[in-house]
Amino acid sequence: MSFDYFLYKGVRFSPGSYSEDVLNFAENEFQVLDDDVYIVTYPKSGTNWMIEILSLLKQGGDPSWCRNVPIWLRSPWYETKEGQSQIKDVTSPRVLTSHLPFHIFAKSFFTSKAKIIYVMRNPKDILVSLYHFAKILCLYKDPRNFQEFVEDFLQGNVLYGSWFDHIKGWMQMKDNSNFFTITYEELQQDLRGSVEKICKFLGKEYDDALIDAVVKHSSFQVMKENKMSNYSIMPQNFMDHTKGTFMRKGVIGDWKNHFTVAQSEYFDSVYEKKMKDLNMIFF
Ligand code: PPS
Repeated sequence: MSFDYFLYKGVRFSPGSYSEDVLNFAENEFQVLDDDVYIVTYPKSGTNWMIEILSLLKQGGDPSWCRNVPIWLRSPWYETKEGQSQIKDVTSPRVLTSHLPFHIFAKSFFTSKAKIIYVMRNPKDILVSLYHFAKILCLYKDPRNFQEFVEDFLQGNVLYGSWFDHIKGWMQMKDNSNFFTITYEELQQDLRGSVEKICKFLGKEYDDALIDAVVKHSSFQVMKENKMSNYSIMPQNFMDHTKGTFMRKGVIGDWKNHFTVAQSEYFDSVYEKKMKDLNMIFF
């Protein structure tokens, strides 16, 4: 797409769905409610998978809501122009979504009892997922080639800025009781156990039948076939469906099919420098 990102507090945003006013509202005026739950992620970390899981939990495992209401209306991104007008229709307890880095997140959260589920993913898989997504979503600049995109990602020259800064910022919350972290890889390897942990964090009673239903209806295949969850009903001018699909592969380790050895080693060297103070291993 031909536009320029603008900077808000050092982070890149695109004019299509964001403005200085919209972001200022999200940061300084938006009122978080005590019973809100926020799904916070760097893009392509498993955001929509978590929305589907929490939608199903909210409905006691019944998939009707997921089958009838678009995923972005069930849990709007509260920092976007569209999201801010959609929130009024969300019923409490609200599940809202955000890709905002820590330093821009709603100030009112920090004096509330609201909860955050922070989903993380191997950044090499994020990069690959984002590379494909940037070609179809109008909010991203078209990547010219994979090599350039690796550089842009590592420099934070993409929508929502640097993955490293996102993780480092949010990890300041890691010891707070209202902050729960989980990875895309954990969801993949043990979805059942992950859903149980999520229920415990939310203080939600559960039984085998509920967990069975959530696991069944939030699988990649089920979401891929559900037009309310697979983004196929997004207008063509917002998402170019001729160039790819939102529910792309849904696997761990697709980076190995994209990175050269040299690109991977370069990524590792940047990762080591930027993450040296954090004891976190993603791959
Ligand atoms: S976004 O645009 O930032 O909100 O994207 P996000 O939802 O964070 O991430 C999209 C990637 O998650 C994959 N996905 C899933 N994987 C496994 N199981 C389920 N149910 C699932 N739902 C979404 C989706 O395919 C994207 O990953 P890639 O690697 O591109 O396939």
